Amino acid sequence: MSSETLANLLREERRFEPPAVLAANANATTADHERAAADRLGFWAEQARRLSWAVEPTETLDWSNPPFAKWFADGKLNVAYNCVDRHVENGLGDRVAIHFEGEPGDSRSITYAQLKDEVSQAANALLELGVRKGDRVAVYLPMIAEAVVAMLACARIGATHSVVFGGFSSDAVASRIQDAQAKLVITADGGYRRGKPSALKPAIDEALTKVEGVDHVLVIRRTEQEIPWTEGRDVWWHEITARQSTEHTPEAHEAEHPLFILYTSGTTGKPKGILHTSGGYLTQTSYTHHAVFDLKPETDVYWCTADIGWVTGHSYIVYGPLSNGATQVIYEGTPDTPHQGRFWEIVQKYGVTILYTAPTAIRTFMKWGDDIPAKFDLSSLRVLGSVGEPINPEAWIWYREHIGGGKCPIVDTWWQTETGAVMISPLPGVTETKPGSAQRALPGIAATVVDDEANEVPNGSGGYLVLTEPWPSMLRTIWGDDQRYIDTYWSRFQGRYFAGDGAKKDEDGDIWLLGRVDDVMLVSGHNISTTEVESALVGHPSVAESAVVGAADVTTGQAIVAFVILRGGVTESPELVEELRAHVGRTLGPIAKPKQIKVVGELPKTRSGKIMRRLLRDIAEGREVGDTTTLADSSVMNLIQLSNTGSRD
Ligand code: 6R9
Repeated sequence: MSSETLANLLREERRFEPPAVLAANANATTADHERAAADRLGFWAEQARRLSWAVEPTETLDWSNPPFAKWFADGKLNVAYNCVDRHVENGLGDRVAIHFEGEPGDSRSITYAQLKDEVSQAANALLELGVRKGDRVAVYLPMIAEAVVAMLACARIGATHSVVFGGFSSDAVASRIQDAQAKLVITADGGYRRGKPSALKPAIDEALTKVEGVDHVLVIRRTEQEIPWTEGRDVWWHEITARQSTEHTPEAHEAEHPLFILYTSGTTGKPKGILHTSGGYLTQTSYTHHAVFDLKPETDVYWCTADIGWVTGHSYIVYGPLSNGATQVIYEGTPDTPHQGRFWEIVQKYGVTILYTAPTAIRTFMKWGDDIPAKFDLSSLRVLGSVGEPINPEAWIWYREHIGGGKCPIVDTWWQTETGAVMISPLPGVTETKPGSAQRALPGIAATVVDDEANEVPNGSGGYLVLTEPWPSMLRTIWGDDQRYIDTYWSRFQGRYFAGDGAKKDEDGDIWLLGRVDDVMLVSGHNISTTEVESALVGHPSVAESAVVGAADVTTGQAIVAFVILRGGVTESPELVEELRAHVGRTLGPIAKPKQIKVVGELPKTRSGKIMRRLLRDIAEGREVGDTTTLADSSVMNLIQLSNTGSRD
């Protein structure tokens, strides 16, 4: 970015008080902010006591060798014991841990006692197959309950899991298996997506023609489709687990023992193996899940719609909720199978009280129409969460009105694969929320916004989001590449973690995320955030979704090019395009008016729903489209290019 920090264009005046009943009984209070501000490490030491330690830690943070942190280093614990066994020992064995809902309509409810048996059997099976503490296990699965069992079985024996998203190609899996040097792969014959079985195992077979060192492939039977089989290497999960004991004594592992590697989905560049360890990670995922979602494990039914191949699935399906003894829903499939009300049918069926989903999903539901959620009883909901991208104010308001019945607080949670757990978010019983803002760092977390020279910007200004103190669930390094860890995160601003995101502080000091700084546009000397222009466009009643990029321009440096998807029933016309340009001008000022607006049917997104602006920039600048390996649906780019040639502006 140039020396000028991000222009601060958007004005949003709406405010929502926390519901009185929620505030009166909330898990997190204003006092938590005060306590943590007075004694940050003491606050985290107290949160670590949420967990059951085999050896209680006496040290909280060792930051003697920055940026390599150690948290609770002399403590020992077993992560799987904390997520499963201790609840059974506390008399909660009959509580449902997981309501699994398959896409074809099959369902299964698994209690904590059953989960303990299944995790123990899986752990024993891994041991029989020669997996030991410190080995890496690659996991390539659909969204089925066994994915959770597999991850916990690894954690239990101290094997480090590397979950690879089930939608990734065999090449992507191969490079990740290779980088982590995984010894065993856990996969399934297939999973159900969009109404039909979709194979998984063949991608592993192909990947293993390219990499060495994998002794066994453990295969879960889900779809019962025909799959290739390699005798001696491949093992059926149901056969090997069935003969194992349901007893397995969990060993205590060091707090800094590697729990998992997760490769960042990467809207840019080569994937990085983000390494997370045990005690600090579990402390912060457990605490944040309790505080941010106000989880009452006795009565709540929690549902996070993320995939376990994404960090949100790790932290807020597996480790956070299960360490807290939550009852949760796991859904295998897509939101429009067999109909566009599937999510709301599931909320109604299980009486979901806390829903955690992504802005991309919310905007899709807006596009499908208000009448769809209106057909279902969503009155059980009491807290709504959002993650993955900035949520634009109109989508926030829609979520609150049409899903939350106008009464549920929304927690817009900012965090990253690298941060391991939520860092910036409203607290549902404390914060007066502002649509579109993640607002304030959580208790115990230190975040701010700085300019190019690393000076904190005053309220009302924009710049770079940085984290100024280490936190328990922080990444420990990039797997096998300490130097890249230092260079990527700790070099831009001395001694501070640079998140790669632009942000602004409003007049109250609340934080608004403005997207990746790589995406920021420089127009006639002004840095303008793509997020703000996108929000303005989605604020127009004809627009369902938009993506904005800066394209090289001889006069202005960069020119704003917007891709928009219209809402159902709206037709494209030159007048509408002109009206949209004028609307942005009115909302943000003339500087932010897009030079071009292209109406498209789809936008390129990663499998976790993030818009790949890099690819749109290629189109806007008339280049051949670059690397599309992390794209959810590769046919989308052809559609956009076609509509591009046919566009009228
Ligand atoms: C959890 C997750 C991280 C990037 C992050 C930022 C964007 C996530 C956000 C958000 C605005 C939010 N992001 N949550 N931006 N508001 N509430 O998404 O991890 O896949 O590693 O992505 O996602 O740009 O830097 P990950």
